[in-house]
Amino acid sequence: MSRFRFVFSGVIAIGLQLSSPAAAAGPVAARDQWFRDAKFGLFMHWGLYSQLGNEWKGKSYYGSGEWIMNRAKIPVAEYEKAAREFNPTNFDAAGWARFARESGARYLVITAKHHEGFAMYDSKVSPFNIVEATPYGKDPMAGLASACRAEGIKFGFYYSQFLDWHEPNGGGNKWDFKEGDKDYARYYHEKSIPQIRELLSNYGPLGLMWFDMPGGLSRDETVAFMDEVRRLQPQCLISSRVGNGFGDFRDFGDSELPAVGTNGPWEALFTHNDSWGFVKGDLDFKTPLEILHLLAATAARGGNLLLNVGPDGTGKIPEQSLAYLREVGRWLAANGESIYGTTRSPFPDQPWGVATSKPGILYLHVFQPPADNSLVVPDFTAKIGRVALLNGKPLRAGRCGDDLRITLPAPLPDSRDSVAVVEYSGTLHDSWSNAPVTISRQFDSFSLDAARARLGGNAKSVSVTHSRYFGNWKHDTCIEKMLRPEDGAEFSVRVLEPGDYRVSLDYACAGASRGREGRVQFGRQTLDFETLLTGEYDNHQPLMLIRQSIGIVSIKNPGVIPLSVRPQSDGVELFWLRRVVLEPVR
Ligand code: JFZ
Repeated sequence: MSRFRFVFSGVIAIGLQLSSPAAAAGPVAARDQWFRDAKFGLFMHWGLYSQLGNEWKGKSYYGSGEWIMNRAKIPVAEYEKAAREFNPTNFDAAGWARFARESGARYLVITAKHHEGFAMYDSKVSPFNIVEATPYGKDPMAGLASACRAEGIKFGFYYSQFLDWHEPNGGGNKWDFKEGDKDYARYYHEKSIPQIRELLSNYGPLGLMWFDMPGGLSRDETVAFMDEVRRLQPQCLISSRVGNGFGDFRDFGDSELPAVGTNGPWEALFTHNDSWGFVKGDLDFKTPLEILHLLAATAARGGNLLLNVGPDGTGKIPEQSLAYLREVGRWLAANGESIYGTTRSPFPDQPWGVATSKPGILYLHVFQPPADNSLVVPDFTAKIGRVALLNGKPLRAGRCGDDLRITLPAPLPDSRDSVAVVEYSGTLHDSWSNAPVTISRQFDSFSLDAARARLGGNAKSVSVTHSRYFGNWKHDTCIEKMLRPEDGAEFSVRVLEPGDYRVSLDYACAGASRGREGRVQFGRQTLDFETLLTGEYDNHQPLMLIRQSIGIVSIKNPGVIPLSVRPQSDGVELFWLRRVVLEPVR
């Protein structure tokens, strides 16, 4: 089973080769400032697959609907028939652009050509396009590009530069064409690069080109792509999925959010339901609350959220996407100052929520207020200025040791995310990699996430990729390689209020690790445990975690107390630790 995982630790500094070595077009910083400030983009996957809705010959598929041609191994000749029935009369460029603005998105990225090879625009390069091959016979992208600009929304294209299941020399179609017969170089020169030229020449100024799945492209071929973009549209940004370590901004894996503050321009991309392309029965939509928390958590880490909607084959955006994203837009209309133009938080997620920054300003996104309404901002070393609810009344605030304590009103104006604004002078240092996890009795549960551990020996923090339905990728940061007592994970826990706390572990445990003995040390107290089986890892299956209660510890005195997890003896890997959970005993 292939293990498809990424290794990282601490604050991530991005090693992208920003922009190609070729013709630079102005300083990257100036070019990407709009992107850094935008924080929220709308992704749209729209193609012939949208009409199939993940159904083919009476069979329903689950997960990414835009892969239906591949999953059902639909021959090109048959798939072309879908084009003959594609007539998106509900498509409304002005309506879509208005929806993008209403959602609060600052840019829109739409699929010009996905892996199916079908051009959703008027392409002279390939007759397999929406103008020539469908009864619709028009180019939706021209109208959408200008409508977006009229709404003040940056416009960009997604382009699958290597996978193309329609073409004998394109990547990925092994059911109609023999791999050994493919001439990829010919595909790039006859289709990819000429189509990219069309997109960069015929649709006005583009904010970005969102390349995807670089496949077997060589470094030189990637540079050629980027040179073409720079030559035709010097200000157009290029996504990191152009490949070979290039790109003006980084895209994480599908539905992946970095666990820690991350420098440099980057995007986390998520589906609204469980698919990028439209799927008839997929109603598993993220709620406005979930989207708001995802947006704030992404901004708190320093990146943009690119959230996808999948219009159907008639050009209709699902009602839930319209309703839920408009609700997000209403929150942003009132609170957008705390998202747009912000930079990442100086400290990790707190039990009450997350923070975003502007010079001399901290925005506290309160998802869950403390029971005593006394919000603690740890290690606040700057000089406190005005503290108030965003667009609201001043709040009582003061220093308590090194903490800033703010008295919150009850109830808060928005139970999903209420923003408190803290003005300050001086500096707040970056404590993502060393801040203790503050626990108290004001919340019911505290999560010591794997990414916050100091690791000993061979222990390693990894972003484990797994999935539910096909293409419905998930990512969990876990600690692995804990084979010996010295391969431990240690958390710094700041206990504000003494008392009894239950200690539990969330972990994945494969068969070989079943029954391994481990030890939690919390201050002077020891809790021994034996691991329980959760199952073998397979990135095409969900990562099965168990929450195992290890025991209760009694904390007599407040203060910073180390909590460690380690094997009791040398042996096979203990487990993959996702988090330690601490719960005040009531
Ligand atoms: C790709 C496409 O295959 C998919 O259909 C969708 O368009 C998505 C946005 O991009 O899927 C990927 C690409 C890269 C990763 C995962 C899924 N990755 O790097 O983890």
